[in-house]
Amino acid sequence: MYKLYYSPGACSLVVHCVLEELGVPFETQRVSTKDGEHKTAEYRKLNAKGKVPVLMTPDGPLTECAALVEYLLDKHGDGTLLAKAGTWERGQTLERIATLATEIHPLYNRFFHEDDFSDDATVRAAVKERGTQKLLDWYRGEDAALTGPYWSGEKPTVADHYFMVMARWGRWLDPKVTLMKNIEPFMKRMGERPAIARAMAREGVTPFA
Ligand SMILES: N[C@@H](CCC(=O)N[C@@H](CS)C(=O)NCC(=O)O)C(=O)O
Repeated sequence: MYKLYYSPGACSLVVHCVLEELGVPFETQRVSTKDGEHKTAEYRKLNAKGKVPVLMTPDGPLTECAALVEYLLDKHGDGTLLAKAGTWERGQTLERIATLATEIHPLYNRFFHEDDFSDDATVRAAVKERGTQKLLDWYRGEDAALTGPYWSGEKPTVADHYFMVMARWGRWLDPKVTLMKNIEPFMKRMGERPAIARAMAREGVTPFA
């Protein structure tokens, strides 16, 4: 059985949603990053990086959201949320996931963890401000392009789950990403998916809070 180590509303929520979508048996362990539970020696034995998520699999622990969703969907999926290897659709979904994991998540790090970038308060403020503006620029573009029901188009892929989890963090930006014209109904639509609703209820979060 799988065991997901998650922190409420963190990127681990993407994996949590995918486990629910797949209907595979799994259990969860809350590891609150807010309370520093991810920095204990015991947790670091599971993930030396001291981050969530970690998924315990029958083969051992696996980390990194992008790797985890691909692994789970390849193993248990029917090609709906992630198309088969070698297809154009899969390439497009992986492109979206890679953008979120390697471009957008690091921008949020500038916004949430500016202390990691410099000891100099002026530099830290500049890092946070530039990160904020880059995030808002990107979300404004995606909001304008989001004319279909899903970020992926007419049908959802796992990239939509990933996008939803990160857009939710954008409620801390000004203006709130979650209330942008097309992103707001998208968030509502995603939150109404039964699998996502179950994962969010377990974590005690909603698409907007
Ligand atoms: N590249 C990793 C990033 C994991 C990550 O940054 N997790 C955050 C929560 S979204 C975390 O554990 N932060 C706590 C910390 O860095 O102290 C992934 O995509 O899984």
